[in-house]
Amino acid sequence: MKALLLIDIQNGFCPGGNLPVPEGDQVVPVANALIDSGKYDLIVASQDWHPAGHGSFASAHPGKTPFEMGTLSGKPQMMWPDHCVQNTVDAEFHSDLHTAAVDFIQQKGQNPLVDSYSAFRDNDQAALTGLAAYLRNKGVTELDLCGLATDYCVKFSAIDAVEMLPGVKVRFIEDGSRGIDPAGVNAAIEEMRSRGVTIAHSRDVLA
Ligand code: VGL
Ligand code: ZN
Repeated sequence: MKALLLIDIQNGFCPGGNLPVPEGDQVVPVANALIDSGKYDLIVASQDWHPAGHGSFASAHPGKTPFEMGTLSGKPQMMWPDHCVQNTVDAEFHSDLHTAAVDFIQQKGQNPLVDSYSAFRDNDQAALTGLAAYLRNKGVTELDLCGLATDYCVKFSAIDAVEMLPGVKVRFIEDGSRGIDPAGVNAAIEEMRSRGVTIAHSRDVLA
């Protein structure tokens, strides 16, 4: 049972969005090729889905500006620009993404008091989204993932997949992903590799 997990391929993380990832829109054709490949039994997409005023937003912390560190519920937290607010265009999937083929959408980041980079659980690792149970129930044995952003939501999702889905082969599709910070991307790839994630290219899937 092979599944594809598309991480946060939303307007907010593409050029013109509120938290644009450089070349973020370039993951869309790669994701579509994977979706249309016929190689997957199940396709899941995660969606960053914050309430207005979420605690990860710099705007919720007087005196803070985006991309500096702050605190949220007593823990260090990157201060982000307002992004992916529920029911706004910024939170919608990129309009070219082949969403009609998506079997299940996992929303995340709804709790204003904790951020959720991983599609599987909040950053404090307390609350689960339910995605691990969903994939387990479907009998998934191989999980490929890609999307935005490599150094945040993709990395944390890949590492959680290895940890929370024992026995499942987890692959990161490098060319179907882009990161916020170039140095962060290299570190993220090394961290994923060291945790048991296979680093792959879409051509490996499409071959
Ligand atoms: C993300 C920062 C804040 C991501 C989401 O999708 O990587 N990054 N929220
Ligand atoms: Zn977010």
